[in-house]
Amino acid sequence: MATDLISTATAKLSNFVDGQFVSDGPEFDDINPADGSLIARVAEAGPEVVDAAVVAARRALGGEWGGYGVRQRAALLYKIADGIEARFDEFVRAESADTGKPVALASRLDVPRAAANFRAFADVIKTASLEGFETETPDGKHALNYAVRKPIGVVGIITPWNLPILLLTWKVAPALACGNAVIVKPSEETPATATLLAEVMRDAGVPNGVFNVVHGFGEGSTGEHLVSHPGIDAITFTGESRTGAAIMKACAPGVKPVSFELGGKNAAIIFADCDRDETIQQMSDAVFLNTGQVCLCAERVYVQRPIFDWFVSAMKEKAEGLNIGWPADKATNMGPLISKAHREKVLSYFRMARELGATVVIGGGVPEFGDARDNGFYVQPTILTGLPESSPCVKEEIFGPVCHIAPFDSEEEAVAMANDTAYGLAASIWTNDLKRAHRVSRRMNVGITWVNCWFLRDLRTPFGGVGLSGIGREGGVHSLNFYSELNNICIRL
Ligand code: NAD
Ligand code: 6OD
Repeated sequence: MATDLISTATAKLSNFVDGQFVSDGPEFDDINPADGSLIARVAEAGPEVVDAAVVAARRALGGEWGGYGVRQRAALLYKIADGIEARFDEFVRAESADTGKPVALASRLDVPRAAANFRAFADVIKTASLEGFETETPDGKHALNYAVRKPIGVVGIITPWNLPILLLTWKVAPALACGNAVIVKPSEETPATATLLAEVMRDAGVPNGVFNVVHGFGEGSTGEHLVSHPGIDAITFTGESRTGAAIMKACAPGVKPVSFELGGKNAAIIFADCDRDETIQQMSDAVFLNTGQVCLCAERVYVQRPIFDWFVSAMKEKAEGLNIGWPADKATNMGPLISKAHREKVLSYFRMARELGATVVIGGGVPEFGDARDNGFYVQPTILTGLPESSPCVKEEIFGPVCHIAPFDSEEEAVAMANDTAYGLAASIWTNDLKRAHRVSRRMNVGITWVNCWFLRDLRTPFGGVGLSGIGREGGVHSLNFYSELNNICIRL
């Protein structure tokens, strides 16, 4: 079943170094989470492959690529976007096979965003302005200060499995726009689309060594080799907060700049005056999209008491209406979790919730299909109520199709509950009271607050989190500020 979801060209997934596919050394399995079948064997990049990628990247910076101007780089980014779109169906099949996400979702979200990321940062780099100051000197004359942008050098890009090509290109595009060379390490769970992207880069004419892909695991493997390599100038990472801490430690001796997009335990606050139909429609996505495996998903939902019962039963109806099935089936809108290990983690929270006296409104277990999907990693969409706010299910990121819904009475109480977390990625507020929308949004201790919407993106805006949710902001000019060094030039006039 799985092998027809991925092109035969990628059935053996190789590393991509200096413009060549290389696959010596050990291999690991790429597994389809929908039925547990083997998609491909993947070449694991050891220290020597990572080293070769660093050498190639440094050579590229000093070669033809180093001489590219902004317009040339932007033109190349547009060509890469066109190349992704030309192979749209292959990207969708590969992403769906690796993650188990419905083809409908990969076609609507992941692959279009991959192309959009390249176009967006081509536009940003062409239009970004730089600071300039005329400075008065002590002798009454003037000096001119102006800043120029330079690439940081070789950027290591480490990404997770939940939105693989979306999140990888979100970092590759601005890094290339700024003139860097990159070495990307996709998640070991989802190596396929990064490999396809290497083919697109090669065919678009990206100079050798500018874009390199190294496959493998994290600790003790490719990820660790990459972050601790002295030839890497900066690390940008998306993944778990704990992994971020380990990477920060590895980057400390070289004082390497880091940009981190980490975990979340995001709150949604639903006021009684919200537009009920729209709120339920979008909250269903906010909890269940991508089987709840989006860092922005709302795992904590606070509902004003007068509409609490209505909200719980309307969400239950939404969960009942989800079509859990084969990812390739166009009607499927919920796929499996990424892996057996991740399903164990999610199920352990369901067990813990029951032990702590939660009401399981719906779900809490594993669906049965009577076919090969029973070898996959599905769980039921799950809604919990009745847990204390101190419960691990309310405090820790579960990263599955699950939320805990709790009532609140006052705005003050809702704000306090929403902010009572070590994370701080995103929040959503649902209300028709404009003044309250502004007031509550400003009080959220997060990087992103959505009002009457969720995961609505404008790629020019700052994206990132506070607390355990990350360091720094990417998006628009904020990405340029991470992926380039500003060099101030002061000229006495
Ligand atoms: P993860 O941290 O386990 O792995 C992410 C990547 O880091 C993988 O490529 C992995 O191989 C690599 N890695 C692991 N240990 C490493 C180490 N010691 N050194 C170097 N590399 C290492 O995360 P995951 O399970 O793949 O993804 C899920 C997590 O990502 C969730 O916590 C989710 O919230 C978070 N996430 C955050 C955002 C965001 O924008 N804030 C976006 C997507 C996912
Ligand atoms: O939309 C984005 O740019 C982004 N970084 C999304 C992150 C989603 C987390 O899973």
